[in-house]
Amino acid sequence: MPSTPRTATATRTRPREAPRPDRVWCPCRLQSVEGGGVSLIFEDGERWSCSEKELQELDPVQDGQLDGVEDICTLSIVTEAALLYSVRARYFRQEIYTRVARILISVNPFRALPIYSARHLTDFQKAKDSMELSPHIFGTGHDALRGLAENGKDQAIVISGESGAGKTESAKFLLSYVAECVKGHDGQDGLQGLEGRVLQTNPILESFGNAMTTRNANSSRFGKWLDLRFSEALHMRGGQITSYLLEVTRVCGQSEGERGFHIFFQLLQARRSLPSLGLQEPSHYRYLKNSTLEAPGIDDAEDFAKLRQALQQLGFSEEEQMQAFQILAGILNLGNCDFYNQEEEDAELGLDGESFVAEAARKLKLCEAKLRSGLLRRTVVTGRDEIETFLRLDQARAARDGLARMLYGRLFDWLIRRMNATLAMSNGGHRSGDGGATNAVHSSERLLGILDISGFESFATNSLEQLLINLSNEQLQLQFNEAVFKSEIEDCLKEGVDLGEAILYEDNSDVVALLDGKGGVLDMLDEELTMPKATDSTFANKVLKGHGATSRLIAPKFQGSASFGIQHYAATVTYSCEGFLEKNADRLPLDQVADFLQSSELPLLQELGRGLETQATNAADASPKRPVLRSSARRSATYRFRSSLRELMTKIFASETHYVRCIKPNAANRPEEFTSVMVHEQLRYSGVLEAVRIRKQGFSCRMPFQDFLLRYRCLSLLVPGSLGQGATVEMLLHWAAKQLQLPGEPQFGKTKVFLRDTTHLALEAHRKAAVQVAIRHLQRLLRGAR
Ligand code: AOV
Ligand code: MG
Repeated sequence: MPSTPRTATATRTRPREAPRPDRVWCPCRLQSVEGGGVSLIFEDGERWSCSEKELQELDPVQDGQLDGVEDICTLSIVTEAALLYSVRARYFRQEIYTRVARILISVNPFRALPIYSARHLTDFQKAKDSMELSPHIFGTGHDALRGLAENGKDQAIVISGESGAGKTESAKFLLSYVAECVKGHDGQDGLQGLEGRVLQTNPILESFGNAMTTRNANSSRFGKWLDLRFSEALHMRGGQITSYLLEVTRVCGQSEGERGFHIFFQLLQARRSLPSLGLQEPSHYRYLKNSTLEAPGIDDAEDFAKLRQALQQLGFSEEEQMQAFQILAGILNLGNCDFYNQEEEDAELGLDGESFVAEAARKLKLCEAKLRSGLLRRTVVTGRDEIETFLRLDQARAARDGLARMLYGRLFDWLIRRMNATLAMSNGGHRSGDGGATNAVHSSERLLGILDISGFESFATNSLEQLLINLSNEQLQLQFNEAVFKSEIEDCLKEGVDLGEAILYEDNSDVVALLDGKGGVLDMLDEELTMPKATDSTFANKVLKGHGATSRLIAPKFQGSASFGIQHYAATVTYSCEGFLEKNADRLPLDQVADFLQSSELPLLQELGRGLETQATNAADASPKRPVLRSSARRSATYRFRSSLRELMTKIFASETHYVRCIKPNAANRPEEFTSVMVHEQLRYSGVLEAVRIRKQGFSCRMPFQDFLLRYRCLSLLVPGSLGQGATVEMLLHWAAKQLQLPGEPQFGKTKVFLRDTTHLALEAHRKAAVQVAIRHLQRLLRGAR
């Protein structure tokens, strides 16, 4: 029997009996229904049978679902299948944006689309409400600016998604929209310059903070929060960048098919025009030896030219730029200093090693002898005595790489500090009485923040970095729950509707408490730093013992494997604790490293050495295998991250938030390819489905009286319509509750009726039955007439 276009989509997430494990919620046509079992045919012609329960229905006639809808919340029946189907249908029409209430879903097209032109920009600029236009990233910018102007509330745009999903590109489109909208509002040249300068921070951050990975040729290896300050009249007053978790380990080596940070390749590409740096081929440097040289779509020479221009525009002098490059050259040479000897013996520098130490010292303008001894020796204090010990091979290598990572990390921080100073200074000439160069927020000023941070991560092996990234995602999810939940309530209040029982949502505050709370996992990690005999294993045991009763903590399958699982809101992730203590201790790589760097003749290196705590060596430090926190002044790595995360969350909580969920449609970064299983998983991680579920749990259906009558008047024509729309709706529902045992208690607002999902679904079923009765009736009439 040929099917009607009545239904589509089947197969749940990887069900036992799924026809193919690579499919999820596939569109299909219903062929026949028999005793709860159904026969289907998929788009590619494959046939399948399943139980009726395993289907989620699409209603193509009413909702135009087969074409996909711009806002998922306008669907009469919102299901996971309908969401996935809609996003997919739109993607193939190059409509990469879809709305779910306040959330913008953005699917990476992996090709340039003609939707960011000046005309599109003007369309949004002119629009009163972004809802007048199709969903678009400019619409999110529009909403945020409108929020600033109308509500006078700080605004935050949270962009998340997995690597290569398009977060950074989205952030750039947003920024260019905002910059264009507020351009030259004052007619002041200086201010006009500010928007330009904010845009110019991108090439600098990308050169130093991005690298090619197996997932994305231009992957940001840090998280970023950009705060823009505006006056009441929406004049941009300044900007400030905060970075999170730069992946400094990449400086010293990369996995196969990846590259070090772009800047190294840009410099090497330009080495002939910078002879004073004495640089050679990439293959000459150990730190880049395993790097893939070419990154697809990346033009190192062109990017270097853009970088130089941006640096110049942001006020970095030629001298400063050259010093920064010199430090990078120093890092590369440092990497070439290798040691020899047996594993357990003292490290020694060979002839090659010696010459590279000399070269690195020259580049960094440091004393060669001091650098050599720094890499080979360490002073240990036992009681009152200071003893100089020689480092073993592995320790010497760790010291060398530690120094390289530290230099790079501090150089990156310096760049950001300098850019921030420039962005703060830009308004100096226009604000009265405050002397200009400050990023402090004035009471009349409002902030617009844009967050581009790595989404939820779950790899084959997960370490401390994943734990911290996932903690930040848990925090964002917590905020998201509260904001979505709150807006539900606000809408009801506006309509004068009593929400009745509280809306329930998957509360993840217990995971946040488990990780970040007092006595939680990260507190325990810090505690281990003060314990003389602590190891990664003792830490894992402590966590399992201390929090074993929490359902969110999962014990490892194999005892003693120094790992634990956390049941995150998105999925359960197993963390291997190997290296946790060492990473958290974040030890200074060399003795007296602050003094050492400040002894350089390179002013920039002196600056990078400033503010570093001198290493408080003690007896416990004699075994460099076991990290010990040196002093309370120098906090652990996780402590610093948690503080900055807390600060960020405070800002976001105080803001009106807009969410952009970026989705990567396929693993190969190809256009026109949509792997449903992958997208489905990301939609889950991103909390979009959760948002839909929350909506469904509350009054998911909010229908203006008129629309309600158009759709459900057919249920009973006995209800009089003369009393006005609101009263008719009320009477109709009252009748349905009695005669049709309609569940739930609808609420009546001023212009809309609020229905719970169960009520809405029941109404839909009755409506369908009524329509079918009517059709049969008509058919009989027609047959009679013939
Ligand atoms: P990410 O920021 O989310 O990854 P990107 O923003 O770098 O991802 O996007 C990856 C690549 O996808 C870009 O280099 C573009 O080629 C392409 N792309 C993304 N968005 C668009 C768009 N709207 N139009 C056209 N092409 C796009 V990561 O930083 O790796 O987490 O770590
Ligand atoms: Mg990025």
